[in-house]
Amino acid sequence: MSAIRSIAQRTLRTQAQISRVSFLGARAYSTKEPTLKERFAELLPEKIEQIKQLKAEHGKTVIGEVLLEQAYGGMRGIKGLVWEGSVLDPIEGIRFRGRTIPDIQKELPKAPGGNEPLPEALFWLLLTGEVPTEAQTKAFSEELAARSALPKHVEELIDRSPATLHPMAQFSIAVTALESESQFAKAYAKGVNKKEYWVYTYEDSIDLIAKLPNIAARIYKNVFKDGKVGSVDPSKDYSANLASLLGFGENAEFVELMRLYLSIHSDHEGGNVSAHTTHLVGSALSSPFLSFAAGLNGLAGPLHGRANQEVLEWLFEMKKGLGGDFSKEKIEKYLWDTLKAGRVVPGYGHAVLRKTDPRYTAQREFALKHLPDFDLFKLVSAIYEVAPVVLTEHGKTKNPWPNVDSHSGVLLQYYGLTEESFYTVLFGVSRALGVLPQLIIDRGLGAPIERPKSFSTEKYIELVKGLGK
Ligand code: HAX
Repeated sequence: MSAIRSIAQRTLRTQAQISRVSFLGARAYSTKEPTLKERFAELLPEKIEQIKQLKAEHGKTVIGEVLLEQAYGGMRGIKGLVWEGSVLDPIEGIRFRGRTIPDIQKELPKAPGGNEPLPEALFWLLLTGEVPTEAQTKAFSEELAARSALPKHVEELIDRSPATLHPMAQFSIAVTALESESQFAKAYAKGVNKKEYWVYTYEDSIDLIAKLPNIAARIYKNVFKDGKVGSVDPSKDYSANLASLLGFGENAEFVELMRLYLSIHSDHEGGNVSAHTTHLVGSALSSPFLSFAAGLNGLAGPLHGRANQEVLEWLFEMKKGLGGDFSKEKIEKYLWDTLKAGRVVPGYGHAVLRKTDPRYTAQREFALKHLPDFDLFKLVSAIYEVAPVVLTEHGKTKNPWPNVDSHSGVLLQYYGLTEESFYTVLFGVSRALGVLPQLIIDRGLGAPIERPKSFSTEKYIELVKGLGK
C-alpha cells in the first residue's frame, strides 16, 4: 500500500505543480481544499485494500446462478460486473453513490441562482463517493474550461464531415481522433508502471470531458446552423458553457435544463450498452478516448440512447396522425397501430426498471414548472396515461412504463433546440460523466481484461443434458 501511496503522492506533487502553473494563478477560491485528483488518490489505497480483503475472505462465495435462458436473453440480471458509481433498483430507479435524483438535486452544489445540480459535482461524487464543496466544484469547472480547446485536426475532421453523416457518427469519430492527445497511450508506449495507470487515465478522462462541449457544439453548428462556434468562458460552469456554445446561453432556463439533463443522463449502473462497452474496451487498456468512443457507438443504437430521437420522430408522426385530437381513444388507437406494425413504442420499456423511470419524473417535474402549456408536453402527458395500459394489454414488454428518452426531447423542443437527430449527442456528453469515473477506478484497482465464457448452441445442449461442463 505504501508504494501506491508514495506513487500517488509523487504524482500529486507533480500535478499540483503543473496545476499551480496552469490554473491557480487566476483562482478566486480557496486553494486549501484537496482537488478531485488529490482526493481520489487519498481514497484509492483504502478501496484497493477493501477489495483485496473481500476477495481473500469471500472469493469463492457463490453470488448467483446462471440460467440457460439468460445466456440467450441478453445476460439480463447476471451478476458479473463491478460498478462503484451507481446502482439501479427495478422499482426505485437509479441511486448515485446511494443518492436518488431528488437527493442529488438537494445535496449537490448549484450555480449561483440555480436550482439544478451541477453535473461536474456529480462526476466528483461518482468518482469519490463524496459531495464536493462549492469551492471544489468551482475549481473543477474552471479546470474543465481551461482544458476545453480542441486540437486543430479534430476541428478539421468535424468540419469535413458531411452534414448527411449522423451527428452521433461525427461525435464518435471526433472522440476517437482525440487519441492523438492521450497521455495514457503515450505513457504506456514509454513503459509506465501499472500502479500509475489511473493517473494518466484520469488526465485523459478530464481532458475528454472538458472537450465534449466544443465537439458537440461544432457538430451542431456545422450540421444545423452557420458553423460558427463561440468560445468557452472560464467563469461559467460546464452546462452554461455547453448551452452558450450551442447558441442557447442567454436562456437561463435552458442552462438549468442542461444542468439537470447532464446530471440525470450520466450514469445508470454498469450493464447498459454504453457503460458496459466503455468498461469492456477499457479493460484492454485502450485509452479513455477509444473506450468512450466505443461506448458512444453503442449509445447511438435506437434501443439505447437514440431512442430520444426516435421518440420525437414518433411523436411528430403521431401529432400529424391525430390532427390535434389528443383524446385517449385516438392515442390508444395510434399506440396499437405502432404495435401491430411490429414496431416498439419508443421511450417505453426498460431492461431493468419495472416502474416509471425517475429520470422521466424529474423531467416531467421540470416541464410542469417551466412549460406546462406546451402542446408537445401535453401530448407526452396524455401518452403517459394511455401507453402503460396498452403495453400491459399487449402483454409483451416486462415494463410498460416510460424511460428517460420518453421526455427529454420535448424539453429541448420547447427551448428551440428542435433538431432531434442531435439529441443523442447531448446524451453522450452526459454519459461521459458517468462512465469515465469507473474507467479511472478500474485502472486504479488494476481491473483485468474482461473475458466471459461463450459456447455454441450444441455445447449448451450438451451442458443442459449434463454431458459437459
Ligand atoms: N414497445 C413494444 N414492445 C416492447 C417494448 C416497447 N416499448 N419494450 C419491450 N418490448 C418487447 C420487446 O421487443 C420484446 O419483444 P420480443 O419478445 O418479440 O423480442 C418483449 O417486449 C420483451 O422485452 P423486455 O424484456 O420487456 O425488454 P428488453 O429488456 O428486451 O428491452 C428495451 C428493453 C428498452 C430495449 C425495450 O423495452 C425497448 O425496445 N424499448 C423501446 C426503445 C427504448 O425506449 N429504448 C430506450 C431504453 C432506455 C435507454 O437505454 N436509454 O438510453
